[in-house]
Amino acid sequence: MKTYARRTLGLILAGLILTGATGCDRTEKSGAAASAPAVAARADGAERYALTGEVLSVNEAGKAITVRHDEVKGLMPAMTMDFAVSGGDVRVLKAGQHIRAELVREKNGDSRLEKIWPDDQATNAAIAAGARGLREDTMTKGKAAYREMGEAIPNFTLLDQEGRVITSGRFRGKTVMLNFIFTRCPFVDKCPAATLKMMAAQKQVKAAALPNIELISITLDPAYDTPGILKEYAAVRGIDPANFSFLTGPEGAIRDLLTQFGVVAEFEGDLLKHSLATLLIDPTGKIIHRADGSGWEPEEFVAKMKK
Ligand SMILES: [Cu+2]
Repeated sequence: MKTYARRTLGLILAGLILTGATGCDRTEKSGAAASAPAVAARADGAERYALTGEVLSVNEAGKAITVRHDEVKGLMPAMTMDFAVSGGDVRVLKAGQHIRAELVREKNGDSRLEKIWPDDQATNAAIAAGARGLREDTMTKGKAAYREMGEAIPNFTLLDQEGRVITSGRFRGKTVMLNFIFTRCPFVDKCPAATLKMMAAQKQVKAAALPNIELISITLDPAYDTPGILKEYAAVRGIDPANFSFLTGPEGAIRDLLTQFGVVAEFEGDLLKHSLATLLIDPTGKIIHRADGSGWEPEEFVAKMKK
């Protein structure tokens, strides 16, 4: 199993590189200034440019932001202008925030920002340090990287659906139910079903008034699942964000987490095929329950939370 997982994880990397034409792979550069190619034309005729800048204001009703951006190589000099953004992004972004994004220009001249990530120094430094630590830990452990029942989960530093830096230490002292999903998952019986079960568990926890329970879903597809995309995913499902976080981050860090949690994910063309694992982690960070696949019930996890 471990050997298979490790080999397949190599394929994820290959898959991510192969699909680079349709996905943004700049999340890897959290610690450095984005210096992606100036323009990438797509099959639909839209052009994509790397953009960095500062958000000056957010127009939530109009789903637009005003950005003082740096030079956009191959397109325009530094200036201040408005851009359309998604409903999730407009709710995550704040005036004064530094961002990096892709400026998408349609054939008809319409333009918008996608793949929006926080880009301030403190965030970049924290995320990069977390990814480095996870890399070292995964490399050092080698074949023993897979965390068995009773073992502690690895430390991680990721971004939540608000674009905030979240470290694993934040969940010490809490019982955590954790799984992996991605927002574009087309298999109704996989991620969408897993999210419904997580939501059901959250409701049962609330009904039973169980204290100190957190739910976490980490994305399998960080090239697409930005904080804004995750925010939208949670919002359209009416998920209470009080104790349910959706996390994303650099692809390297996600790959290392998949290795350590024993989740297999592999692109076949544009399709991300993956296994499912749901874990329960005790307040000291140890794994106390694990369900592979989708044949688990929220009740079984909630019962173990009560112990
Ligand atoms: Cu899925």
